[in-house]
Formats: sequence, structure tokens, C-alpha cells
Amino acid sequence: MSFPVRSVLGASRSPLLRGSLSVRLSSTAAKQTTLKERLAELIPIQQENVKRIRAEHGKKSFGPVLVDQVYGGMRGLPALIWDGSVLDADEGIRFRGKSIPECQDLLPKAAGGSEPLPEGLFWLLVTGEIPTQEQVSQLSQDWAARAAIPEFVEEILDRCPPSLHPMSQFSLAVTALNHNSAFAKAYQDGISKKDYWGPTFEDSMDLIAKLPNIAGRIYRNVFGQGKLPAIDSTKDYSHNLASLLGFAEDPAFVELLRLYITIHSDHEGGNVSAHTGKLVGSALSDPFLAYAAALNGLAGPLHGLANQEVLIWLRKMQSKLGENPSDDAVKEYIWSTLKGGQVVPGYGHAVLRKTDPRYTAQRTFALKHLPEDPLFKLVGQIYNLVPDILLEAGKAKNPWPNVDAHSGVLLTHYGLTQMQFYTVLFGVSRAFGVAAQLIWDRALGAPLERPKSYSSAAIDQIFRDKQ
Ligand code: FAM
Repeated sequence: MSFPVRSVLGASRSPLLRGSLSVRLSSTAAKQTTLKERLAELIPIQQENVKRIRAEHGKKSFGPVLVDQVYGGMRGLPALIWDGSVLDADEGIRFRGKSIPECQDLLPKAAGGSEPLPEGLFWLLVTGEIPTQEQVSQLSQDWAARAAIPEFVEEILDRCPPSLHPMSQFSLAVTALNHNSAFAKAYQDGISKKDYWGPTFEDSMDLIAKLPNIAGRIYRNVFGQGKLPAIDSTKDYSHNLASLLGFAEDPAFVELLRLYITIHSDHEGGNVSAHTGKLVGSALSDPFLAYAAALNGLAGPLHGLANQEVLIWLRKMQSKLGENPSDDAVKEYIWSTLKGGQVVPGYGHAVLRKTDPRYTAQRTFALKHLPEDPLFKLVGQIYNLVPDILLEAGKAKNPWPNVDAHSGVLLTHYGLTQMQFYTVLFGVSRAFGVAAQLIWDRALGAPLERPKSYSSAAIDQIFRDKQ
């Protein structure tokens, strides 16, 4: 199904993006404002911008809706607004107009590091601007100060059976954080609609800040890795997360986490997790409830759980074919997956039609840090074989690898071998995009989402009547 509006939405220099903060506002690098202060300056400007766009174009048609799209998971249907990131089918994701290599180049780094600090990416997603080193340090400190989780949430996690999937535990704990939601309290106290964004911002900051303690506790409980260390308020977010998982001694792993969180943070508004967060948030459920719902979507095998599925698939392949399988043996294994009615995990995408630049960023990291890793070599071998096979099979619209084809191999290399945990790390990262979106939705007064559903009989009747 081809749909012209998708290319307009996907283009990084599209009229839609040109009207957004990312291009209109210049960086305020010299001014050491906090993120919340800067946001307070930007919100009225963007409110006016949206008002103008709606006044000028509000009654114009924005492309046709095909019946196939209504049945086909709404692919390409223009239905959502999110300025934070835009996904182009060919060139991949841009965060506020910046590609992954541009973010790697422009965003502040840790001392001695070369990957971007996710704190900077969050600042970029929220403001459209590149923060200074000092502004990023402020965020690291703020998140470290907010990182503790309530004791009853620790108890919930400690009581979960280790057989409960880490993503279910993650979602339970995030839901329970709603106990202390500033937004839920303010709403009960009668907050005015124009002030919604303030407590949403506070909850969003708390949410992001508390995720390492939740993820670390799940990891250590489920996989028996001993007691959690304390958060170090002098370290950045990724360093603290690595430390809670027990991997902070390895600077390359910490660098990997910085890159990992940055590239997994956001993938425009329509993917299952981002859209679920926005949808649930539109009912004015607070950011904890909205993000827990998003996590439940991320936990599906066609979305975030694919990173676990890839490793399971690779391990099964290795145990069947041995360490250095021939191309022919690997091809046969791939065909047997397809003939068994299963998908090749880590390949294909609902929007992308080329190799995912998030895959490429991870491959570049692997070539730098672990070029001789046997599993990395297998991933490279599969990359050379799967696309032709998917093309020959003739169903997948995109035969190229996505982000999940690579991430597990990198984590495995550094000793984080428990694949059931991988989607939790995706979940920590995706909070950055969903939180930024929730803040802006409340600032711009996004309404309750309520699209129209039709019965098949009604669709049939509408087009019979037109004949
Ligand atoms: N292996 C085998 N078949 C595939 C395939 C793959 N990797 N990708 C797509 N197809 C099939 C798909 O199942 C569908 O078959 P049916 O007509 O029998 O239903 C057909 O090709 C057309 O699908 P499409 O239009 O190309 O893809 P969709 O937009 O429907 O779905 C994905 C997109 C990602 C769900 C799909 O490509 C897939 O299942 N990939 C494997 C799972 C995966 O890696 N998911 C992670 C995606 C990732 F980016 C993320 O969200 N984290």
C-alpha cells in the first residue's frame, strides 16, 4: 500500500518539522538555564505556533484514508503529532532533525567518552536544542537525586517469582510508582488545565530517574547477582545504571549503555510503545500509568521483545550448526524458520525500508570494540544472507535488519547474557521519548484520543452505496 503523505511526514526537512522548535529556535548554549526553566520559555512559543498552524490549515484535507489502512494496522495513516523525532523510511530516525551520527557528534559526552550522554538526548527531545556540558551535568545530578524508589515498590519486586518475566515485573513496578504521582495529586487538588505540564514534567523526571533502580533490582533478583549498590550522585545516568547491573567496572560497557539508551529512546510517535504512552496519557492517566502501559506494548515479540527473540534464535542456530557454520547451513536454518511459519527476528520494519541506522550505529561500535567476537561475526554473516532470503520469500516489505538484530550481541559480549532482561534495557531507554512526548502533550493541551472504528458491514455498505 503506497501512501504519499508518509514521505511528507518522514522527510527531515518537511514543512511539519520546519514549523517545530527544532529549527525555529536557536541553541541557548551560553545560558545555563535548567531544563524546566527553558521549557517554560518554549511552551508559549509552541502553543502560538500550533494555534497558527491550526488556524491556517486546520480545515484542509491531509491525504486520503484507504480501506486497506483501516484493516492494515493504520500503516502510514497521518494521525498523530510529535515533534521530538521523525522516521524516514530510507534514512531512518532523526531526533529533532538530527541523525544518529549528528547526535553522536553534537551531544555532550562523559569525560574520556565518545558516545553521547542520554541526558543530552533528553534535553534535545524536550527543547529541540543541544545542551551545554553543564546543563547535562545538572540533569545527571537531578536524576541521581530522584533515583530512590519507595520501599513498598522494592517489596513488590522482591516478592515477584523469578519465573515472572522481567518485563512484567518492570511494568508492575512502574505502575506502582503512580502512588506518588505529582500529576495525579495535582489533578485531585483541582489543578488548572494550563498548568498540567508542570507536574507532568516532575513525574517524567522521577520516572526516568527511578528506572535504573527498578531495572537493577529486577536483574539482581531474577539472576541472583547480589545486593544493589547505591546511586553515585557524581556519575552520569548510564554509569549508574551500569553500576546497578554490576558492569560499571568496564568503561566500554558504560559507553555502550550511553549509545544504547540514546538510539533506543524514541522512534517517532506511531510505534506501539510511544503511541501507547501517548494514548493512555491522553486520558490524563499520569506518566507512570501511561509508561507502564507503553512497557506492556514493548514487551511484545514483534516490538521490543524482538531483542530477546534474536538472541534465542542465534543461540539455537549455534547449538544446531556449531560455532562457524557455512553460509549454506545458515541459509537452510533461516529457511526452516520461515517454513515453520515464524518471523526472522530482528528483520523487517513497519516503516523503514533500508538498514536501520540504529543497527549501523551498533555495528560501528562492535567493529571498534569487539571485531573478533564470534557472535558478532555470526550476526554479520546473517546480515549478508537474510535480506535475499526474505526477498525471495516475497512477503516482508523490508528485508533489512532493525535495531534488535544487533543489541543483544553487544550486551552478551560484555557478560550481560541473560536475554530475558534485554527488553528491560529497551524499556529504560524508550522512557526518554515517551516522557518528552507526555510533557509536550500536556503543554499543548492534547485532547483525549478517540478515533472512529467501523464494522466491516458498514464499510461494505458505504462502498456499495457509492457504486
Ligand atoms: N520474517 C518473516 N516474515 C516477515 C518478516 C520477518 N522478519 N517481516 C515481515 N514479515 C512478513 C509479515 O509477517 C507479513 O506476513 P503476513 O502477510 O503473512 O501477515 C508480511 O511479511 C508483510 O509484513 P510487513 O508489511 O513487511 O511488516 P509489518 O509492518 O506488518 O510488520 C514487523 C513489521 C517489524 C512486525 C515485522 O517485520 C516482523 O515481524 N519482524 C520480525 C520481528 C522484529 O524484528 N520486530 C522488531 C521491530 C523493531 F524495529 C522494534 O519495534 N523494536
